[in-house]
Amino acid sequence: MDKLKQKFAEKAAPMAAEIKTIIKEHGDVVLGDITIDKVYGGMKSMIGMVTETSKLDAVEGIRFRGYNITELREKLPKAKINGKEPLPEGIFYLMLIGELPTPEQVYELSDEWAKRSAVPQHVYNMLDSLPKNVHPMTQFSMAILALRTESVFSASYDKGLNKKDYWDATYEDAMNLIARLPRIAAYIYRRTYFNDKPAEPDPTLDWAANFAHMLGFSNNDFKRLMRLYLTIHADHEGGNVSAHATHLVGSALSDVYYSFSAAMNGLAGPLHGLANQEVVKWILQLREELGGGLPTKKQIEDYVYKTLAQGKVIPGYGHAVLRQTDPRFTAQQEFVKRYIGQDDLCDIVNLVYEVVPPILEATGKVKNPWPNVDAHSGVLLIHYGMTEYDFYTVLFGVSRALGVLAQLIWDRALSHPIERPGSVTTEWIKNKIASVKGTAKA
Ligand code: AMX
Repeated sequence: MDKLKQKFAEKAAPMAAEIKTIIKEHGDVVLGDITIDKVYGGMKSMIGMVTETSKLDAVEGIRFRGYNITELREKLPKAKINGKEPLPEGIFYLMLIGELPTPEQVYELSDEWAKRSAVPQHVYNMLDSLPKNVHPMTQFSMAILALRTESVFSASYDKGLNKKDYWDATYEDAMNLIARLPRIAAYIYRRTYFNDKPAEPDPTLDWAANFAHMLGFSNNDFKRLMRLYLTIHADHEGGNVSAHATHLVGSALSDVYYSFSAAMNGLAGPLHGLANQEVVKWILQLREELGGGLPTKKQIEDYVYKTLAQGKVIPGYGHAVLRQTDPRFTAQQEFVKRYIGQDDLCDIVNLVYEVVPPILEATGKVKNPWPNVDAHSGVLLIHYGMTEYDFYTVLFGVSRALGVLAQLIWDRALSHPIERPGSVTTEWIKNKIASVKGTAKA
């Protein structure tokens, strides 16, 4: 058993016992109210599941096992040479184990993922059979499904896997998939836009830097950006579409490959992860309409009103839970200050940040007028030469695996059961209103 797995096993057994006691002794404690507006309103903020890896505060933003992004940038281990940004291996360790890792523990994880990263040829053959205009997220999700031939859980289950070992096989699948995702993503990137193959992996590099290298980027600051990017997109508690999809599909004992492919199909929606490509499209179109250069605030204002009048959302703004500027947006602004300095598109992002919130606030209906993570990420990639914006959600997806798969291992270790919430019809709701309020049917 590898050291990380051993450490997880030591944590998981007492936690599973503790949860059994909580349910037995306090199972009747009421956690919240379910109201009609919530049932029709996407279940926002309705407590309905347990996620150990991270917790989102509406104002303060995300905390991973209690640490916010600023703290993580300082405390998580860095690359051996010239390391300034956290290594995503560290946030995976933190989310899985619940403790900050030492640098040695993080370097061991880099080595472990490098060892597990070989992708079987049939996955590449499947990708090669697809036309180049298949969206990169579709290719990504299909490749993850094609990799299912390697599922340890599925093979063991067929042979009669004991319930108490579900987490062990899920751990193996999660580690193998995370190790392979950068290779698959780099393959999709190179085949789709350059008609060639990724650079050979360099096992001496950490997970994120090796990903940058395979994508074809040698710039050290781009490697730093990848480390930060893959860290800050990793998790956003359990209710967002990609995390919830992983948990839901996994609750049927569908393996890691089925569950994570489902997550990626959700991340590919424009209200979730695809917003990162939509932001860049929207900004580039603004520039094109104005004939290039830096737009004035008035020009941005007109463009925002025009977008709203067309019945479209302002991409990168708003959030189902957050009610303040996303700290992941702020972390990217700080990255610009630290490594980039002046950049036209980053300047436009800052101008948009000044213009959009008051306009959205004035609509009277947008609950959060502030930017989310996607409002910034694309222009950073363009700065370093990755201009192919319909690939951006794949990068988000590679990172999201860290959080949702750490949680899926916990789901199996804690024996979370199959998920099956109740649903009602509008007729049922009308009858309920009549019985509660004593009025005739609405
Ligand atoms: N631009 C215009 N209108 C917006 C808006 C935006 N950025 N954000 C919310 N609204 C509108 C909604 O469409 C809704 O309008 P309606 O009543 O006419 O249907 C109204 O404001 C109320 O919505 P809400 O309660 O504030 O938001 P929500 O929880 O339903 O949705 C989100 C949240 C993120 C989907 C929404 O803010 C949005 O569409 N934002 C733009 C897309 C985006 O950036 N998505 C990425 C989110 C982060 C991520 O997952 N990666």
